[in-house]
Amino acid sequence: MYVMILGAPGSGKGTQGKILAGHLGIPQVSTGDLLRAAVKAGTPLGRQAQGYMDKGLLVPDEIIIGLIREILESESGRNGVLMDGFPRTVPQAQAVDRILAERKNRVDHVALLEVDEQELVQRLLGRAAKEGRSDDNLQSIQQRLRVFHEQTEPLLAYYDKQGVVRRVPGMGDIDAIQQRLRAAVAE
Ligand code: B4P
Repeated sequence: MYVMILGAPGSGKGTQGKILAGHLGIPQVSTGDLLRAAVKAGTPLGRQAQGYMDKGLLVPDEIIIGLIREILESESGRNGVLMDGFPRTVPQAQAVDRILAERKNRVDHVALLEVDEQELVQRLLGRAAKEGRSDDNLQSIQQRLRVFHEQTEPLLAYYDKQGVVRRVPGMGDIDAIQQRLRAAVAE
């Protein structure tokens, strides 16, 4: 099963993705987590990605598409993946479709977590206070929200044509949101 969780920054993709992947018995892959690990380790990928991430910009598609291919073709990715935070652009989505089609797979569900903008900013500022992530400052958060509207929201039209989008209210209690997500991907 190939499931994607889409949503604005702070919508709960990482939070919900981990729990849902455990429930479905498939690995959770977050491009954000992979990029942060690469930055921390100081790898060539991390050095390329850091400047974009700190400014709240997307890392260029050619870098991400190489990463996505590696994941989907790895032993652990061949029987299903919960993709958290990718794709983020139409070219990334087209690349995922191409890679999956090569072995006659397809995206089964795209769950969109819907959260009010004010709440998103509050959550990310809350995380900044706790974890000190370098892109959780007001300027970068506002840029990430703009990037979401401009580059990631157009993905919904792309996936609507495939009939796989499930819109899930993402406000409130973490457990209640998880139950809604489970119901959405069981449809
Ligand atoms: P991500 O790591 O995906 O970060 P994010 O969008 O901020 O969401 P995240 O998953 O971390 O947060 P969550 O909503 O779970 O991306 C970071 C950067 O990496 C991007 O800006 C970009 O530069 C780069 N990148 C990643 N993928 C890329 C791609 N495919 N292409 C190009 N560039 C890419 O949680 C946020 C906070 O809310 C947490 O503190 C959490 O505890 C809290 N929270 C969650 N649910 C809650 C709830 N129900 N109530 C209250 N708080 C809640």
